[in-house]
Amino acid sequence: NNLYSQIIKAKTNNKKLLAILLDPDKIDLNTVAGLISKIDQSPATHIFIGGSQVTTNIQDELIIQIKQNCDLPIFLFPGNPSQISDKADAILFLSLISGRNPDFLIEHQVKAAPILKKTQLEVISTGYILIESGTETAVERVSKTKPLNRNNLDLALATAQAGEMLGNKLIYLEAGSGAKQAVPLEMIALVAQNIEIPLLVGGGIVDLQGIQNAYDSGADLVIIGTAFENDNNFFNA
Ligand code: 1GP
Repeated sequence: NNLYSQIIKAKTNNKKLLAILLDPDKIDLNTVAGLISKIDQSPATHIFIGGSQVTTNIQDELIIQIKQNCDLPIFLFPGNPSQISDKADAILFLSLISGRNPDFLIEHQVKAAPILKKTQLEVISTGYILIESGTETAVERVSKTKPLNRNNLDLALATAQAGEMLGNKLIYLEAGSGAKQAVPLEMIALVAQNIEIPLLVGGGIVDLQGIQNAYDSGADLVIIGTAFENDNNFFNA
């Protein structure tokens, strides 16, 4: 549990973490070298790989190429068990605790467990909480679950605390990739102040100020997907 310990250590030292999320479906292996060098020059501390639905099978090759050129830890962020790759370092073992779809609460996890047992992946139990963000996101569509009302801070907190009590090692507040509105800062603050475990926040964060605001509100790790995907110089601004 080395990579999880590093996250805990960072939290203890109030060092903020940043993950770049790569969706294998949106990556061209022919131009990946340039992308990896941009990641290497960025402030990212982690690389997350995945998406609600990944249809290409370049994931292993993508991870191999990243590993040859970059030392950042690679975490799988899977939409389903077909996205497990033993080439990565760790997996966010997600349970979609904002939803009430048993497939995403336990069924996929039951299917994944025997596969994971055959890998060296560090498995990190993560309470995954989808927050309403203006329009329907891929997570909502694929999981067929409703996000939590963005104004219901108490429900978001109770959900995060239930995840922590169930033994989740991380809580991930998710607005959804490409979300119109990011997770409300007051919600980040309330949850961060009332759980002990590290808090991840992502979805719809499109500028550096948005990252800083999430950190200032109490996020320990921020995930950036679309903004970096659209502009590989995003972090140079
Ligand atoms: C999605 O939280 C991540 O799961 C990142 O979202 O693509 O909007 O940055 P964006």
